[in-house]
Amino acid sequence: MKNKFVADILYQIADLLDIKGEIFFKTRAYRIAAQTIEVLDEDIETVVKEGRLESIQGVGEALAKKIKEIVETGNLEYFERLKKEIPEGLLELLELPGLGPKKVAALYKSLGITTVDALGKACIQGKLRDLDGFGEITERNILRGIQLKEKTSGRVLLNVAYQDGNKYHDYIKKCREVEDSALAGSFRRKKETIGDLDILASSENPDEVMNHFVKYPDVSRILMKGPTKSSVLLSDGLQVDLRVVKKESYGAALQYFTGSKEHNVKMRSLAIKKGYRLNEYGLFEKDTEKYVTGRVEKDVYSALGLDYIEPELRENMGEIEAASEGKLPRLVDYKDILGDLHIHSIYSDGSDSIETIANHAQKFGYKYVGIADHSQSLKIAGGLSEETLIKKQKEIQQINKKLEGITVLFGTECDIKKDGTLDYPNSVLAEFDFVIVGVHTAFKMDSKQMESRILSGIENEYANILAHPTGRLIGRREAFKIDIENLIDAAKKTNTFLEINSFPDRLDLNNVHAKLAKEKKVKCVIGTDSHSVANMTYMEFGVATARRGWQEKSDILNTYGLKDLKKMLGR
Ligand code: DGT
Ligand code: CA
Ligand code: CA
Repeated sequence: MKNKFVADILYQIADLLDIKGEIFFKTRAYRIAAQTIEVLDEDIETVVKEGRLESIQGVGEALAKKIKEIVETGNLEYFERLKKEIPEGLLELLELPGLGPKKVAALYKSLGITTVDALGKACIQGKLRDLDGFGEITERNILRGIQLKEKTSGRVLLNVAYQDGNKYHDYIKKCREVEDSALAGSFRRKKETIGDLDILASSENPDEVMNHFVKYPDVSRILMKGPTKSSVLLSDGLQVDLRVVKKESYGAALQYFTGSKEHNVKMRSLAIKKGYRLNEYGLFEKDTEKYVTGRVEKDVYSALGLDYIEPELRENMGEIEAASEGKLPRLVDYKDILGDLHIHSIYSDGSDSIETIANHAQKFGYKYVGIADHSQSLKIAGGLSEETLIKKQKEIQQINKKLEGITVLFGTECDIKKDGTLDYPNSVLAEFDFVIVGVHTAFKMDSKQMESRILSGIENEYANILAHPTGRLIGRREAFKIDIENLIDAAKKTNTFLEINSFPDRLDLNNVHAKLAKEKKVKCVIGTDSHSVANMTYMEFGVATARRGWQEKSDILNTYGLKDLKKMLGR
C-alpha cells in the first residue's frame, strides 16, 4: 500500500505552500486529500488503476493527475520543483515543537532563518520575541525544543534556568508561610548548564508551602509531593525540586543543597577531622550529637575554621584549602564592570543602531561601550568594508559629541583568516580604538593548524582581545583541541586579553581556563557578544563565569576606567 507515502508527499506540499504563503484554500485542498488517502480502506494503487481517483473526497482533476504521477513513478515533478524553491532546512524547522508553516515562513521572511542552528542562535539573541505571533514564551519553548533535539541530555543553558528559576522563586516568596528561601544547586553556583532547579525554603508549616509550590501556573506535571520534598516539571520540561526545612537547619541545608557534591564530600570529611558531623540538618558534635550550628550558612564554614566560600567557587578546585589559609580571592562583582566591548550593531549582524546601544549602555551605568562589528570577509554576518568603516567612525564621533557620561569606542571583531592573517590590513586596524580578533570560519581544520592560526592572529600588533578563544558552542560544537596553556602563554607574550564571552551558549573561556589564565597572570575581558540590546544583560553570566574562574576585579580589563582602559589597549 502506497497510501501513507502519497499522503506524506501531499502533507509536505501543503507545508511548503504554506511557507510560500499560498492562499489558504489551495493548501487546504492538499491537506484534505492527504487526510482522506491516509485513512482510505483500499489501496490507492487500485484506485489509480481503475481511474476512480476523482471519486475520492476532495480530489479534483489536477490533484488526481499528481497522485497518479506519484503512484506510477514514485515521485512528483511539481513536488521536486517546490522543494528547490524553498530552502531545505525549513522543513526540518517544522519538526520543532511550536513551529507551524506560518511561523517558519515568518522566521524565513523576516530573519532569513533556514536552519535549526540559525534558529537557535536567533532565540538566544532574543530576536524572535518581537516578531508578530511570537513572544518570549514561544522563543523559550523553541530554544528548549532545539536543546532537547541536540541531546544536551536534558540540561538547559544558564539563561533559560535564570528565567524559569527567578520567576518560580518570586512566586515561592509570595507564600506567607515561607521564611527564608533561595535557589540552591548548580543554579546558585552559576554552572554553565543546569540539570534541575533546587529551591530551598524554611517554614514552620511545610504543608502549606508544598501546596503553594505545586500550584505554580507553569507546572505541567507533579512528580512527587511530600512533607519535606516535592518535585515538578515545568512546561518546557525543566524539573524543579523544593525542599522545606526548619529554621535552625536552613544554613546547613543551603550549604548542602548548593553543592557541588565534590565540595560537600570534602566539607564532610573536614568536619569529621575536627570532631563534628555535618549534614543538611546542621553541624553536630560527633560524640554527643549536640547541635553546634546550622541556622546561617556562613557559620557552618566558620565553625570549621574556613572563610566564607562564594557558591561559584564550590567545585573542589582548591577552595577549601584556600579558605582555611585565608587565601580566597576577592571575586570580581557585577558592579565592578564599567563597560562592554563586544557588541554588534546594525552595521554588521546586530539588530540595533549604535545610538540605541549607547543609550542602553547608559542604563547599565557603563562608562564606555565598544561597537565591534564583523570584518570584511564575513559576508554572511554583514562584515564591514573599509568604506563603511569610515562612515561608522564618523557616526561614532557624532554620537560621542552628543552623549555625556559614556564614551562609544570604535572597534571591530576582526576575523582571523585561515592562514592566520587578519581580515583588515594594519593601516585599517590602526584606526580602531580596540581590535577583537577571533575565528569565525573553517572550524574543522586540524588542531595544530588551528592553534598556529590563532597564535599568529594574536601576534598582530593591533590585536587586543581574543574573542571566544576555544570556539565551543555548548551542546553543539566542541572546543578546538588546542593547547590552552600554550594559548595563555602566547596571550601573555603578546599582551592580549582573553575574552570570557558571556553568551549563554559560549561562556568561553570557561571557569577552568579562566582560573588558569589568572594563575599565569593573563588578564581577561568580559564581553557579551550582544547582537541586540536585549543580550546586554548577559554580562551577568560572563561575570559568573569569571567568578567561577577565581577572577578578581583587577584581573578584568573592563573594570578599569576609560583612561586606564585606553592605556592598557595601547591607545
Ligand atoms: P545539576 O542539577 O545536575 O545541574 O547539579 P546540582 O549540583 O544542582 O545537583 P543536584 O540537583 O543533583 O543536587 C543539588 C545539590 O544537592 C548538589 O549540588 C549537592 C547536593 N547533593 C545531592 N546529592 C548529593 C549526594 O549524594 N551527596 C552530597 N554530598 N550532596 C548531594
Ligand atoms: Ca540541580
Ligand atoms: Ca535536584
